[in-house]
Amino acid sequence: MSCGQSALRARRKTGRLHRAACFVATVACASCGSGPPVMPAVMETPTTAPAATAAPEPAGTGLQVTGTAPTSLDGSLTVVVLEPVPATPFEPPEDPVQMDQLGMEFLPPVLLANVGQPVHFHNSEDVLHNVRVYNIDTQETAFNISTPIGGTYEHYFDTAGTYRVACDIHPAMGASVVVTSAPYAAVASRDGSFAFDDVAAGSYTAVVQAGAERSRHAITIAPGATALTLGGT
Ligand SMILES: [Cu+2]
Repeated sequence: MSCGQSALRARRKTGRLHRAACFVATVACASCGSGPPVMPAVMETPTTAPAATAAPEPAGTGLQVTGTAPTSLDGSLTVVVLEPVPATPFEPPEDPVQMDQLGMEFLPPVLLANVGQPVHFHNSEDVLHNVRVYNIDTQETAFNISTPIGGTYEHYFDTAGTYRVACDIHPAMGASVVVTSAPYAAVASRDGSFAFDDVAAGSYTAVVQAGAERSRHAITIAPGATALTLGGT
């Protein structure tokens, strides 16, 4: 099953093996709380040859970007992704992100993750749940596992997309995981407003996912051009 996927991924990088081995167990390993340091959000530039044109700026030197995007008709939160143009290689963070099961809910309701980043599905309450995850475009199932009390399951998404998260034991439970290969993604507020703290100046495609609606917008971010209006209301 997907446990094997995780193990394969784990072998790709030294240091992941321990975590993968632990998280396929039914009880979370206490030592997993201390993961490796956070990787920079932007891939390192080569040191042997200078980049011909605009190289990514180091993290911490970017711009604060704010804006508004359309809200969804179904009440789900809008997600805004900034894809660099032209596309640049992006190393996914090694630190995991987590979707919890608590109070008969998935938390957060929308989780952002990168392709190749560890994603943890944890059960924090005294109730047996399961987690069934499928791509909303292809309807293809990513995995379907039970999450015993206190248990954590680790998954690496291979493909960017929006995934629905369901618990078949409690049909009222639902959430989404938005998986990207982009360095910047944000979940908007209920009114469609969003913010990014540290964006390198340059050209991007802003991809807006508002419920089932997806739109793409060509934008340029530069000093003095950091306010985005991405269509609709
Ligand atoms: Cu459940």
